[in-house]
Amino acid sequence: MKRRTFIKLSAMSTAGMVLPIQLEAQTEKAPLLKPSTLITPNADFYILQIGDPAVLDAATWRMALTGLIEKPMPPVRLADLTAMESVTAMRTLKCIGDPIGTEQMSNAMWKGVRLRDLLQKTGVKAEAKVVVFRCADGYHTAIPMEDAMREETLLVYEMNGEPLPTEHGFPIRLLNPGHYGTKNPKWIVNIQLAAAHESYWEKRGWDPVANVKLATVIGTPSEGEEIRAGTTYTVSGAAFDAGNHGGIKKVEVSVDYGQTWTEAEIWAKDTPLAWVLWKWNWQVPQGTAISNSQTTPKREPVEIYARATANNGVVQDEIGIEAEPQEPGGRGVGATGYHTIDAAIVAL
Ligand SMILES: Nc1nc2c(c(=O)[nH]1)N[C@H]1C(S)=C(S)[C@@H](COP(=O)(O)O)O[C@H]1N2
Ligand SMILES: [Mo]
Repeated sequence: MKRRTFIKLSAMSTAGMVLPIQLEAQTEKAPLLKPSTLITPNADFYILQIGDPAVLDAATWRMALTGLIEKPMPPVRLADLTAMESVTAMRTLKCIGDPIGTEQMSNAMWKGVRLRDLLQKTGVKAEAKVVVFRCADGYHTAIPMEDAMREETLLVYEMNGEPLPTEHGFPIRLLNPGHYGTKNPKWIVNIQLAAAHESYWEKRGWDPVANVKLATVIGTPSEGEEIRAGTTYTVSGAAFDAGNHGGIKKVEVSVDYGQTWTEAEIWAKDTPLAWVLWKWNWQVPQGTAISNSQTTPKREPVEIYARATANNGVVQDEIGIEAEPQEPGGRGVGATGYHTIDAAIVAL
């Protein structure tokens, strides 16, 4: 039941008389959730690239298909792509380099064409094992031919109903399901079929495969947040496996260092290729340490853990690995492990 408070205010009327006004203020507001929407608005979608975004002109942009193709064809114009059968799909993107809990991860509805439809026009020679994407900012990356031929691998020109914004790859970027951002190139100007290719980030110690790892991020509370004892607090966040384990089955939360877990509610989801958003209404205890505490306000530290279980039964590991390459010559494969939040329960 919602409790409401009625506050009596006085205000001056235009005639200068004092009139009583009754204002209704809700003490229990809708809980703050983070992320708060399944789809990230374009303005809030994370942005990451090696330099400045390339600014391309749709009228002059061309994308050449080269290398081990069967039938040469003139460079592709944007109108050639928009004339092809389109696909609209929800996809989450996530960066391989993020430490757990600081995820650059966002989700959008995209529109474009299947890469394989384009490759079928040019034909693929038997020696072609990878598809190399060269981009206007100097970035380049390759994906295996099997991945390129997946039905879900798209070249997109729209994001949340708008032309792809400059920062996100205008006019064309790749969406490569199951793979971190590195394998989702923006501002593509050349698609080349090749036998092998060493990509920009591989040369710098990052995983050439770049499969997204099963991970959960806690959005609320934030690190160091003070939570009122004896209230209901909504712990919330996102979980994502990019479909690599069949999607997210459940998310659990622990406030006792992992001794006991409570299942969170998944309140928004779509395809396994997009994140799920979860929340858990925590009845925050009064706490013995709090009542005995001598400090004012009385406070007791609390650690919040969250973990996901995938549809194939895989449970997220507590102890993980860092995102970055760990030794010289090593590979950064994307961070794993629990995201934990250090917060405090306070009693006034
Ligand atoms: N052309 C180009 N594409 C790129 C990159 C880049 O530096 N240049 N960075 C990649 C990385 S590391 C990530 S995480 C995603 C980020 O995509 P976004 O900026 O649309 O969120 O773009 C990928 N595609
Ligand atoms: Mo990234």
